Amino acid sequence: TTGLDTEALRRRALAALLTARERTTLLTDSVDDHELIAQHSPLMSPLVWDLAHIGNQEELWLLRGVAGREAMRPEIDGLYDAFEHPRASRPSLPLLPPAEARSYAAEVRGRALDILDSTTLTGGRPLVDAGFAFGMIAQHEQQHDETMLITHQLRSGPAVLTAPEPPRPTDAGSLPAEVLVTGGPFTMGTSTEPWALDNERPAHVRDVPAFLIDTTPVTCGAYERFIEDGGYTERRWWAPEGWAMVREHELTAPLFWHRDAGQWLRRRFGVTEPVPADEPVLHVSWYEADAYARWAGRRLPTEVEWEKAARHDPGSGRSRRYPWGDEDPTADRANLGQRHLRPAQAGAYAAGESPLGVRQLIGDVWEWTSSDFLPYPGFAAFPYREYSEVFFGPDHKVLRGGSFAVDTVACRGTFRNWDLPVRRQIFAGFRTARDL
Ligand code: AVJ
Ligand code: FE
Repeated sequence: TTGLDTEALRRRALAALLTARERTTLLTDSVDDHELIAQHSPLMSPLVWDLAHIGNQEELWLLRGVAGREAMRPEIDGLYDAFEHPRASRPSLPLLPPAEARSYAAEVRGRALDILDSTTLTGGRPLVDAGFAFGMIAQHEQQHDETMLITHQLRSGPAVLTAPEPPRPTDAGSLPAEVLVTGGPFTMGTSTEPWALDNERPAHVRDVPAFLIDTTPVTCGAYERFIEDGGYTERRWWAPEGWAMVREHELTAPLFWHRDAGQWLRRRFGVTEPVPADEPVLHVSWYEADAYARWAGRRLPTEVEWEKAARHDPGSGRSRRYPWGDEDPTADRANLGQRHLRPAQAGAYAAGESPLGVRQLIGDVWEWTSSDFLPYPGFAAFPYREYSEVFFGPDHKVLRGGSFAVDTVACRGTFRNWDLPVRRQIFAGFRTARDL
């Protein structure tokens, strides 16, 4: 590797860390301090916990892990260990107050940037080669920024965040509803993407039988037809655990929706508005996505089907980094990075479509797949078991593609997210598929 590559990696790591901190600052400075300490939902941490946790993970991996420094405040490590304290209990912990959390995160960041300046990123050390630990920490901060945006969506009170509207589709009327992905081998995952996380590795070949997949995510309008057709009242559409959830919580619609004078309304970041028929549906659990698909005579795509739709280039047979090719995401290809506070209408982002004409695979809404979160053959936990390995198994379903709340640094054709099938507060929707 040349010195130029090292400098390019350093610049890339620096830019990713700065972008993440700008967003963290926006999300934590846009509410009063008492709202940082408050718990807006038992599902979420207080925002001030995320803020100090971001600093603490950075201290752990960059200051101590990369540079071998002593712990700055060993007494706080336990408070910010996500495995020691479930989210619901975090408000009662002796957390750093807002001013201290801010100065701790800023102090860690100052030292991390000094370390980035003075560390060789090509020395044969897995944690620092290609700037991995810096990229991992930027991704970690951005993932917590998405978590904090979910907390913002759950808080009550007037809106504090604003953003321009996403671009409208220009040719959505002429899109076919679904496209055929022909059967055959597909290379899933990656062994070359420098900042790919452990669960995306290694690249491996899968044989995927032919299937058809929706060209866009399922819209609110289509989902309303499921509701009007008695979707939430008929047991036959639901997995048993999903039906139990519907009955226990008396679910009738996606989270944040309510009916008023015969019209569906939703609350979005402090604003109540009519549900937009052409926008991808958001805030549905895996069980709701699964039930809708069964009602529609279809099914959720498997994880490998989703990735093949997103990455397979039928011309060359190789797997691309993104649906549009190998170049990084841009504002005209995908709705990412909290640039907008909602998904774009179905059929937008023509510049981001796959060779087969599938749109909005990257950005807009996380897409539930039918698959459990499992390791790829040859998986090796890195750098710590608690990132992915402890979550493998039948409890978690895989989500793909990223939402409008995901930053480009934490979004790739190979990127894997996972959550419990009951989760509704995440920015998740879905598309459907069927066998040929
Ligand atoms: C990959 C989004 C499921 O937020 O639980 C953050 C990411 N891991 N801190 C999560 C993560 C450690 C993780 N998800
Ligand atoms: Fe974390």
